[in-house]
Amino acid sequence: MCTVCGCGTGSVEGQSHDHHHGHEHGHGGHHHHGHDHHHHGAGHTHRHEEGDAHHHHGDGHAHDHPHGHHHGAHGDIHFGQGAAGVAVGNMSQERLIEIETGILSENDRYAAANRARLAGQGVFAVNLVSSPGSGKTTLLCATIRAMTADGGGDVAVIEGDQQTSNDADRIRETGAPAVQVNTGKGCHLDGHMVGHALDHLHLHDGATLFIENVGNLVCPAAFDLGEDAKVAILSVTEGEDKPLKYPDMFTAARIALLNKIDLAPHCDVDLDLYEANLRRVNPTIEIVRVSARTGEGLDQWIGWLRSEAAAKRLAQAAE
Ligand SMILES: Nc1nc2c(ncn2[C@@H]2O[C@H](COP(=O)(O)OP(=O)(O)OP(=O)(O)O)[C@@H](O)[C@H]2O)c(=O)[nH]1
Ligand SMILES: [Mg+2]
Repeated sequence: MCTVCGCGTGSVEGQSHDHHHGHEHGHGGHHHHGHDHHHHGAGHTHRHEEGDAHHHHGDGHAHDHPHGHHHGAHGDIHFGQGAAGVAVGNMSQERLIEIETGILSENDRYAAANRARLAGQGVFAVNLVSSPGSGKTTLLCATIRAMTADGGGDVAVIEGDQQTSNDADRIRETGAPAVQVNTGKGCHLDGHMVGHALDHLHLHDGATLFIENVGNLVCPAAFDLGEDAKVAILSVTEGEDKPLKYPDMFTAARIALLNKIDLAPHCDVDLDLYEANLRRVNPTIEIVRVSARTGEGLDQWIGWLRSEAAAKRLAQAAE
């Protein structure tokens, strides 16, 4: 997760609230984690408890100090070898783990509240994660159009981006309700933001909720939003090695949609290798080849959504 960037909370479209001060939406008091994050649009205040400066490589930071950095056999440098899996300035691995645990356990409380709320409404929720531009919004629009065309689709969307309401506007053109969450400098949605967005979303009982996360293959992997499944979207233009380079995301995902399959003939892409690399990091991941442009594979993807939603309803009925 992003202990390094320490990104925090955002704002929900149309709201100029400050949700650190007295904002309450029914899932427990807002509890601060180790260091204060105040993200309201561009106003980024970032204060670490230790008062330590942020060290970024490439800004004159010497590389020869003894802690944290591990050099491999070829002299390659690995910052992720310590217990925390990340190196930040002079912070100890123990302190990093403490900060990360604090942030994630706070997030997990909000995510659990979201999950209970969605279960109470019989809603099946998916969290769409990918790098920027892999086609999340285009695929969502095509999915919603296909789902609603046969009368079997009651859907709603939460859109996460750093800035703009472009994607929510694109979703609304399909007729589906959408709420945009802008994360400011934040690089992922978190459980608190999604809880707040749910307060503003017209969500029918039994609907499918799509949450489009911020385009980022790293941080969203660590944050549970209360969804039933993470859906990873990759596009054929990104390269077959992406699952190996960003494994956390593909370990966390239940299904991968290999998008822009219409472009495969124009790219030097080996689709079988792409799939083999996905299965190397997650042997049980489902993979569907799709094209948001031509509609190829959409039936299979929507079939997966419907059968997972039905399985959830059955499991709930049995409880
Ligand atoms: N050829 C082709 N282009 C696609 C397909 N899906 C998306 N695109 C194009 O890819 C570009 C990015 O698509 P978006 O849907 O905005 O991607 P995104 O993942 O939502 O992007 P962010 O929200 O910015 O992370 C657009 O120009 C789309 O038209 C596809 O299946 N085939
Ligand atoms: Mg998008």
